[in-house]
Amino acid sequence: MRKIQDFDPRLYLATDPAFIPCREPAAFVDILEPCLAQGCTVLQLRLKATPARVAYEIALRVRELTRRHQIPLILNDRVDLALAVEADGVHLGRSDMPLEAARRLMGGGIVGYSVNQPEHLQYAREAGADYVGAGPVFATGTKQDTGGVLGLSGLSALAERADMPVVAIGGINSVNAAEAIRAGANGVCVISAVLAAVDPGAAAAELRHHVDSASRIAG
Ligand code: TZP
Ligand code: MG
Repeated sequence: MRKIQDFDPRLYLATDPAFIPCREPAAFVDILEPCLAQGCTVLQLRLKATPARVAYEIALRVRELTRRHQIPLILNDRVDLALAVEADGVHLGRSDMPLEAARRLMGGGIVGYSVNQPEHLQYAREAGADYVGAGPVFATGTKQDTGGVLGLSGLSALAERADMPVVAIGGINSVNAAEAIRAGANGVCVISAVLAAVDPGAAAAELRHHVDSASRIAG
């Protein structure tokens, strides 16, 4: 498994086949391919509503795609699936398997954790997380069960206290991605800004441009 040292969080794309009109695994992979070719640095696969058998088949195809592009694959929620398809890591939230258990199962793989308050950072550190997803930074219609909106000041407060990479998530788009980086995030995680775009590959390229420009300025 890929180690955290290879983790470049600049443009972290989270995907779920449920967000894409075509449900065929092959078509899903076809939509992801240009995103990986044009700027995504990490891919997270979410399979919230997919039966286990189909989820496994999709995850295998996405594993093959991410290997070809040399981009780390992170499975959302599902440590079992991550191990089954040899993903590089998992991303967990407060209602998922405890981080300590995931860390044991994942060995040296990447383990990410969702944070919304400074207390969550302490748990992430103590339980062995490698990076945190901080959000929602802005209001989003993509996920309902989130904590309160952080705003850039809330993101900044978390980034200042974090001693691991911070990926900003929630309502991030090409207009505000640079602000999230300047507020202290090491990268941005997006769903709709790329997957709901008419041209997902071009949307990924534009976001990456904004993140890279802001990272250079933020140092
Ligand atoms: N966690 C916090 S906000 C969010 C998740 C998974 C949804 C992000 O989606 P979008 O479309 O980029 O706002
Ligand atoms: Mg989860």
